[in-house]
Amino acid sequence: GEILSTLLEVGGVKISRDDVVRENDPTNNVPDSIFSKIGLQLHRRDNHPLGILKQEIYSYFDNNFPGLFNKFDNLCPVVSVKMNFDDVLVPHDHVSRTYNDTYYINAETVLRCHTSAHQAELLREGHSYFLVTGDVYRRDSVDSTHYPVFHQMEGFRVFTPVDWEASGVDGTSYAAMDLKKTLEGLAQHLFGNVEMRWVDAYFPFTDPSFELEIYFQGNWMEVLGCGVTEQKILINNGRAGSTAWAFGLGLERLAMVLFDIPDIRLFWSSDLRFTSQFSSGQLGVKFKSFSKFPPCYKDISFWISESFTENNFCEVVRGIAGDLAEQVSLIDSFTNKKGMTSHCYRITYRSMERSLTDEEINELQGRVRDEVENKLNVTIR
Ligand code: FA5
Ligand code: MG
Repeated sequence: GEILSTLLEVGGVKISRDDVVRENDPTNNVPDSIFSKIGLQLHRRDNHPLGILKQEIYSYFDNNFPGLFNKFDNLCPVVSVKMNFDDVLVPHDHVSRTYNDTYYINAETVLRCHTSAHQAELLREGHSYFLVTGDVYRRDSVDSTHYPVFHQMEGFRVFTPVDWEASGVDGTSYAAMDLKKTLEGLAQHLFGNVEMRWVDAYFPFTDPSFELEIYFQGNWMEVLGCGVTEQKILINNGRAGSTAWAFGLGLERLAMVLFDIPDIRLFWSSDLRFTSQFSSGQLGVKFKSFSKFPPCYKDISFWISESFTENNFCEVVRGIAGDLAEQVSLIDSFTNKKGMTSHCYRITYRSMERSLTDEEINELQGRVRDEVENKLNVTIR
């Protein structure tokens, strides 16, 4: 079982459990399993892979732009809908705003789903160069590279006309060139000489927008999203006449590659066999997997209703099994003559730390069945 603190303080903001988890409030969808992650701040631990990576990225910016970038790693993850979405121009009908994708505390307050939520407030406070590192929250599927809480680092740099006038290109082109140069340098700093490529992308807050991919162990891996900041954001926050770039990178994705960490759940492990392998300043050290314990597969089939979503199902599984749930996958789906649709999901249970007993897995699966039936408006087959 997880220990729930009833009152936390993060970045000077007090957060009480009863304000964040309210089961009978339709404007709230935060479970205890998520509340228990708030305030852990893995990115602020010196000997944790995420803390080590954060420091290494800081070093890159300190070496190349001495004294320029302000760093924030303790901004509260509880933010307004305005900060998370409106201020960065996310359209009102964008899927990321739904209760299926985002954790809402109430209709106006969310757990930030990206560090871009802080762009506007920091601009208004007068910052022109900043790095924001923090935990971000998304309702999502369950597998080795997806976890409902992960960490991002946002970078932001504002240019004024004197910066680009002498260059002979316009402000947008200048920012785009500088952005690519800066991030290629960062990738080289972290990975050494690697093959990388730029891919065109879309974000509501940047135009043009790009993703950087790195060729690593036979695959192209997306490591970050970025682009030239939409003028409207600069104008709305007191920076008319300037241009800017922004990026957001996924720290777990980078750390999995840098340290050879095979499963995203490991970042949350307090097992000494994991935690003792990392120390401050040591970026190149490869993680040595301790022996994998056997997985156990359990299937569950039910008739879904219109309101059913896979994210809701995954959250029930995580709420009961926590990090013992390694993967949830849809293995069969069909619709009968009456128009009823059946889904069969396979849940993989596995501990990274010990062998699980049959009794304990059956007990978990039984609770999953009960809760799925009670909460999700489905009929078990
Ligand atoms: C964003 O979140 C944008 N805010 C990034 C950005 C910032 C773009 C500034 C432009 C300017 P995206 O949803 O793609 O974008 O997430 C960024 C990175 O977070 C991804 O490249 C990936 O590395 C990581 N990421 C996304 N979802 C997950 C997840 N469920 N688990 C772990 N890492 C994830
Ligand atoms: Mg545009």
